[in-house]
Amino acid sequence: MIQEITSSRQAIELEEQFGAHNYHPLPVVLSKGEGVFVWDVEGKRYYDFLSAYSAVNQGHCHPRIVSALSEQASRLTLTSRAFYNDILGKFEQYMTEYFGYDRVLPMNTGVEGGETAVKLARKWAYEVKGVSANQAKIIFAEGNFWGRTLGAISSSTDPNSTNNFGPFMPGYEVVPYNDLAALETALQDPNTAAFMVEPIQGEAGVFVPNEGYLKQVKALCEKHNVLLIADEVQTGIARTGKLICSEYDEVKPDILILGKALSGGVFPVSAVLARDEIMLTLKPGQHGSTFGGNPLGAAVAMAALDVIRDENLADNAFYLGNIFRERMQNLANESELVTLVRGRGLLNAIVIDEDEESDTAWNICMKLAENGLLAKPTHGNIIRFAPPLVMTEDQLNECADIISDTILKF
Ligand code: IF1
Repeated sequence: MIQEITSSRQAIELEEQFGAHNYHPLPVVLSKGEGVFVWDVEGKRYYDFLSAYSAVNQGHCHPRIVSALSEQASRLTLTSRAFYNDILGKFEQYMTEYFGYDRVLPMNTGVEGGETAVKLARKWAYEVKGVSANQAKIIFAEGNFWGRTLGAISSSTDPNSTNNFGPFMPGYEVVPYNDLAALETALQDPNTAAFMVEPIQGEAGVFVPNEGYLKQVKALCEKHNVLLIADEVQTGIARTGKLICSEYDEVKPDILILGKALSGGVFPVSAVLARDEIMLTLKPGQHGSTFGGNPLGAAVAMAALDVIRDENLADNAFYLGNIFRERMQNLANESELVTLVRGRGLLNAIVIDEDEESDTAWNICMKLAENGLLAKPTHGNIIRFAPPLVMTEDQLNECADIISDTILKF
């Protein structure tokens, strides 16, 4: 008999008993979300400062996105690509005009976007650049995170992601992030197809590279006829104060990967954008996915992007991000626990002055939850703060008060 969930404890016990233990969540059981708020089973309200890892930039259950979902869901949800449908072409035109590319290849999860980008870059290397068969090389940055598939973890430098999952994908090379000399050395190999990088490394702990890093990366890639793949699954869709983070360096990636907030967290939608020369190397039957480009995801994604534009969420993230980092810098000046604040727009993190193994950051997040704000540590001593971009200035200052009071009393 399937139990009705009437308490947080009961929900946790069910997951303990019947689910894989591939996560260690904070002991908070959510049952409702609206805008910047979420509520647990007992009705306690929290500010959401994780935004499902930047998937709900538009706020939880945005009415325009939910109504696009329900309207399309009662018309046509999935046709597969064996046939055409009356919304995919519209979505493709919408996406390519919105982001300024010739072509888009729709997928579902962020990691499928990454896998698609890597396959595209290899195809381009063999059929356009002229790299000999099976010699194509893709360069990644240390500290990268682009998902959990074998193709993704093969580029990972995090033992948690790789341990006992080998053997790994050949043709990969990893260079230090934010290190142009190391990248230039790796680019000497004429078999190099692409360099895939996050403009700001999210999982690594909101690692913002030096001013102009991406611009110089692009110049080096052009010099060596290598494609730049920007993984903007987390930094894209207005999160860092620009539509895509690459805009800070006025860089137009050769291949752009989007996911997460592309659908406002309502339905899995990801996408890869590129110019004709790259995208048209893929011929019918060479790549795809059952749900890729499905009508439901297409309708949801267009509504989600309408909201980003109509509510000026990039500007709001830019403006509120400056206020937030100033508030956190004041906290760092007052508290010996907080050593560093970093980020752009509303993708920020504070570094707690403890080693990675300490559970201080975790205990701070437990206290923050008690005080009505949800956040989670990444890599032990770093706490990421990423609220929905629809937050008001008053709400942001209230949250900065909660964070400061909690840490100063810790
Ligand atoms: C989890 C991390 C964040 C991503 C970037 C691709 C993907 C992600 C830059 C893959 C996904 C998610 C995965 C999620 C937690 C979250 C995460 F902590 F795992 F690393 F955001 F930082 N590129 N990130 O951040 O997208 O296939 O998941 O849709 O694994 O619990 P996906």
